[in-house]
Amino acid sequence: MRRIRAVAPLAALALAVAACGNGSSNGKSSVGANDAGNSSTIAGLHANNHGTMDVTGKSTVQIKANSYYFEPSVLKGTPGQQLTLHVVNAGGTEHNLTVDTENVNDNIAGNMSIDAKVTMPASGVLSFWCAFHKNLGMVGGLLTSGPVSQAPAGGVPTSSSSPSGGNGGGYGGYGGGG
Ligand SMILES: [Cu+2]
Repeated sequence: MRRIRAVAPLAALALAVAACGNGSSNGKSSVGANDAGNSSTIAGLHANNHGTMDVTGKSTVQIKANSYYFEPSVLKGTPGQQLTLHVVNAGGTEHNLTVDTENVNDNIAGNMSIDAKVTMPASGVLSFWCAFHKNLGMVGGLLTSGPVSQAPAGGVPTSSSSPSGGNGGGYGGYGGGG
């Protein structure tokens, strides 16, 4: 059995949309980030921020991965600094470390650890995240200058295409743990 689509209503709808959507929409939807003091943004990404560590002069640092954050979340160092991240998964849930621009993408099984070599950015902040839980705020940053909340300096086109993920929360209130 085959249904024949009703064409007339669609056409009417199209007309209506055309009529409405004409002109206007000067898309200035600037997200007025008025969140001074609320450091839940790292490199332009929502992040569960568990603190900053100064790693200047170090070659290896240990950070903890847990649900759903890295601790410390921000590593502050010097431009071009080579750093080995010893990432310890402190829970039973598998996590991941991704540093997109440095070809790091390693899974970390529950209660295991990995080592990943990264290079601090020439300026600004470079984000890293757990590929499984990025949209839950499992995000961190490698910082060499400026505020940690700033958008990454290089590459990432942030103009027209917003992520529009539409994952509208609903995971609030998992405080504590650890
Ligand atoms: Cu994760």
